[in-house]
Amino acid sequence: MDSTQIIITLIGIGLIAFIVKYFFFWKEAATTATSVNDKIQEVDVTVKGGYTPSTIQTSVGKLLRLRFYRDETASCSEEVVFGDFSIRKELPAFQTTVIEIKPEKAGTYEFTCGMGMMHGKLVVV
Ligand SMILES: [Cu+2]
Repeated sequence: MDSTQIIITLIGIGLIAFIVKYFFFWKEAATTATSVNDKIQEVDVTVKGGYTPSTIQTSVGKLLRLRFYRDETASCSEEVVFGDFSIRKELPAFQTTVIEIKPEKAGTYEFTCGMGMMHGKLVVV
């Protein structure tokens, strides 16, 4: 191989690595809730065809304040459900709805829209 071929090969490998990372790991990147004080953590979630961020990491025994901003009118996202915490709440369009949860046990807890089509999860550590 001459130097041009080597460079092209390296660029190709770089692109493949980027694509693999983007598709397989991007969505798994957890957002850690921000500590307001030593008892409360907070996170902003945008609701638009899904939840952004969709994976939220928080701490056991702290009050987690989720601030859902629903940036659409699509009926799919009009409710959010935290089955493990017996929470089902309406999210009015273009408003912020606050949901407070205090996880007492470590684990992964899923949340979904009212129909179970959109998914997110709380990772409690
Ligand atoms: Cu839905």
